[in-house]
Amino acid sequence: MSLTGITLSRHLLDDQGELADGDLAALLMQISLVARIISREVKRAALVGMLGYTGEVNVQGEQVRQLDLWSNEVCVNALKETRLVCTVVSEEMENLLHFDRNCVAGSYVVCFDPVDGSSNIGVNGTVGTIFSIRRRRGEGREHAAADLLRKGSEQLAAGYVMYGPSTILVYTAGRGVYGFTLDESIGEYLLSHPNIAIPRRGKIYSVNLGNYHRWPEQTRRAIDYFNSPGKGTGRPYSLRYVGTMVSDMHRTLLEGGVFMYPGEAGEGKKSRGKLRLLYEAQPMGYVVEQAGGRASTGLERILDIEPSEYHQRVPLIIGSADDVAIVEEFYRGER
Ligand code: AHM
Ligand code: MG
Repeated sequence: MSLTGITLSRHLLDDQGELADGDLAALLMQISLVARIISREVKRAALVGMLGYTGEVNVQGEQVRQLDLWSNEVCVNALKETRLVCTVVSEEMENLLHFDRNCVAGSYVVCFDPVDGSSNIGVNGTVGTIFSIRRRRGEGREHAAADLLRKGSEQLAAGYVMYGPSTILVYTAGRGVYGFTLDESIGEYLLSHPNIAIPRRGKIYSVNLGNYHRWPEQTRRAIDYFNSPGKGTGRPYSLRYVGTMVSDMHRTLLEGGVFMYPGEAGEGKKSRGKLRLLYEAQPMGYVVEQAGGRASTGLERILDIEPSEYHQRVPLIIGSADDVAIVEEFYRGER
């Protein structure tokens, strides 16, 4: 039993605010079920032939793994069966998916990345799931644009699940950030990380340094800053990079520091980085802000961006408030 003895369902029932009407809590419980199913499959993926590629390429132009596709189907079916979700956007689907029967007043729209960190699947590395929930407000099929292409500050709830040595679900519904560890022996998530607060400043930076030569000068200078000694600043920072955003962000949330996936110089494919606004940057931004941190493009708050497309990419600088502020100063030319 966990030290707190508080299950996820108990916690969601006790939480008030947006969770008070019960539907949002039911939706979060269904997401926690999906995460239990994916967690089981991740553990045995090598034994049941799930590690390989399907031969398909997704909307991002990336090779699709069997586990990506399978997990996407689990998510879609589970969300549909809640009868609470009207529309979903997934990293693995080019188009939105509407469940017409569910599109009634008060239903929800959900954006998700079923398997974040797909490149780590084949090497038994940590992967995750990311989700973002909004209220459906618009009418008819056209509602999606009205509901989804909106600022991240309008999310109702968001979070992620990390399939690490233990499976941990972290969520916010706008009243703090809570982490629950799955006790597989009883099939319950138990509160293990109440009221997560990110340190104001950390000692770690997290970025794919192999892209250094592709970054614009202000990004390179910010990284050089974290890399070089500086009295009284804790520098040089340590570098940690898993290559699974969920994993890198979970560490950043608990220990502080900054995670970055910046844009590349020029007008190329990665000029806005790699990570997607709707199902990666916005949910993580919401979680981190609720924990007292900051999420930025370097020039703009992530949660203030009005999306123009469902699979839009965005440069992301996220983590401890002071560390993100330092990078922003480099971007504004103040350092
Ligand atoms: P994915 O959702 O297809 O796995 O892509 C997102 C992942 C993030 O988890 C991670 O931060 C990033 O891609 C790593 O990319 P790179 O290998 O270019 O460093
Ligand atoms: Mg993915």
